[in-house]
Amino acid sequence: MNNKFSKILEVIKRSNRILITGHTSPDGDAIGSGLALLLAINKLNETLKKEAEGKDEIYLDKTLRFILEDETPKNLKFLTHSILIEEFENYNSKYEFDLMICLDSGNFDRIGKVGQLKTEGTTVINIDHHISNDRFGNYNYIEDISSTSEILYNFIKEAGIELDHGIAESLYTGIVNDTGNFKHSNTTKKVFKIASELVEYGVEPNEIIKNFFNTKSMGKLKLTGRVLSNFKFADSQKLAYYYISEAELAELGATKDDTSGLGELLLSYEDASVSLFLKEDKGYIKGSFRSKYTVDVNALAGIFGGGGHIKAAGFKTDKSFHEILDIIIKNMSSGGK
Ligand SMILES: [Mn+2]
Repeated sequence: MNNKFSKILEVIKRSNRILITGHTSPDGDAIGSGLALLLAINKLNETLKKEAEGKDEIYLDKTLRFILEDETPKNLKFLTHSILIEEFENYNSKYEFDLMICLDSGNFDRIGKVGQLKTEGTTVINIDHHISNDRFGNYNYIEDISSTSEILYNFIKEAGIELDHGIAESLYTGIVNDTGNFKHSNTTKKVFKIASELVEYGVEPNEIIKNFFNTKSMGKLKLTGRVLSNFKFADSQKLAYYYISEAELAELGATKDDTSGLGELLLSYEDASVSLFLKEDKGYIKGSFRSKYTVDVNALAGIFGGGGHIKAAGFKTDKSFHEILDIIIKNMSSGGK
């Protein structure tokens, strides 16, 4: 087992009140990796309890919670154990957590209000696959691979915890989310190997896709139509972009979550090298970049204090749409390849 994993495992083993969390507006990777970890630590606890039986050692029962700021999106509720995920708003216990494990979050702010549950005595473990991660934890495991779920797969295997259907479907969903169902550049030979092992644990790829992708609302489809009809293209930067206001979303009967995947869709335009999807969000603008070739959108998002990966990154800013666009156009070399 690699050194960082064994340290993390040690910390988990000696902690008694553990909080798992992930970023706001949770996606399949935040939820998939979190659920997989929750189920895996539960199994680990059972083993530790058994091992302690009949010995002098005192076994302290562990409390384990998976809390996110936002509600679980509708298209992820099919996960068998999604009922175990708690929404911050409904959480009112006064636990002092001795360990907080943050997943798929490039900085501490990404977990939103759940950050309030950190107290003086809380150790923070930060597990993520975003290269822009600022290493905010007491223990950090950052690896530039497909997904946090892939990291969790490696961790669970190395910790000797046996996979089961619940863990497998969670990890599979996380990987599907972040690889765009095995089509992005982060889809490696290893990813396919993992996926095939997860299928051995009863995951049905077609079922996951039906639940996860083919459950779009009317508002989402109308919104998609609007974006595809009206997107703009900056020729010399090869940049396809669209900005949507809260008013336009409301007019279409769509929600903010319905905008996910639209940046990626714009990148499918044959002449586009980079796409940018911008949405108004409570007095701010959130941007989501995708890159087809070699333009480093992690760096572009970094101008606004954001980040992510070279080919996919995001940011949040109080600048106006026109200011944002000006800055980006100036910072992209013409040609954009
Ligand atoms: Mn992810």
